Amino acid sequence: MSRDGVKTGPDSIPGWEAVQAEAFNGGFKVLWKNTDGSYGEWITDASGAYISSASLDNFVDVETFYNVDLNGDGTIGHKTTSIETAGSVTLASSTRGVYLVNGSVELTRDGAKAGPDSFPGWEAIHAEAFNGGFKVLWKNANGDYGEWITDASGAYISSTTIPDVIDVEAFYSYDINGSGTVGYELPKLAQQSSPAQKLAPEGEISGEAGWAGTVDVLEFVPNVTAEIVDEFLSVVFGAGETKIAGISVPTKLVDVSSNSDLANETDAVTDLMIANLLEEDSFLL
Ligand SMILES: [Ca+2]
Ligand SMILES: [Ca+2]
Repeated sequence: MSRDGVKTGPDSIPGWEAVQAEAFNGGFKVLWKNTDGSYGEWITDASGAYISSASLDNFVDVETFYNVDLNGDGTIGHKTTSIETAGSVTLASSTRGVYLVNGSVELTRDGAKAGPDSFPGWEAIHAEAFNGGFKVLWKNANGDYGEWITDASGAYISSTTIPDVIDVEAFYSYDINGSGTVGYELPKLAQQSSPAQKLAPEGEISGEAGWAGTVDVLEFVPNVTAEIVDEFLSVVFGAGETKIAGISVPTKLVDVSSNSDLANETDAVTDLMIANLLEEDSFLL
């Protein structure tokens, strides 16, 4: 090889070494690698004399031409790696530097490919169909989440932050926060016991004595209407709210006392009413 009539060898261009050569257009293409990991390419004539050069944005592009696995991923040429297959839409990444929705739809923003290296710190982790296009969930290395809306061709339309990823778990059909549940789960009884065991001892259900001392924590689920509660019980809610099945509800019942109607019932009727509430999962101890 030569350039401008001067032999080209291992010490000719500091930092660069020629690593591959193949026939091209009656001459050759020569692949150069820099010590920083970047690649460049020469085109030479049949005598090995330099004609032109170019840098390579994505050296995997030339693996097939040189028939070599340059990035050591076990594949000669581009490779697609699955990211997720949950729900009805899949997400993958390609060594072409782009995310693929459903195996072939390229994610883009402002006409440029969007891939694993496009936005430092961010990676796309889920995709699902939305409004004729897609929603794509992104995760930052710092634990933040964001979401893109794209059109059917994968082109970015808008984005938003996702303050609590549990809100979108059901949409993506995946337990993204690793809690063991996809989306919100209705609270379950912590201990399996019969409704009767959940009642305050006889004698405490009378007048204003209430249950406060015995039923110290009750969780409230959304199918209990205020009307039902009022019919039987006076309740005091703790501070704060939580989301159950996506509905904001008071976090805790901190005090429960029977109202006058309940106090006037016999113990048997009281037990039955409370048992019914428990059976409906209205109150959970
Ligand atoms: Ca490769
Ligand atoms: Ca999906």
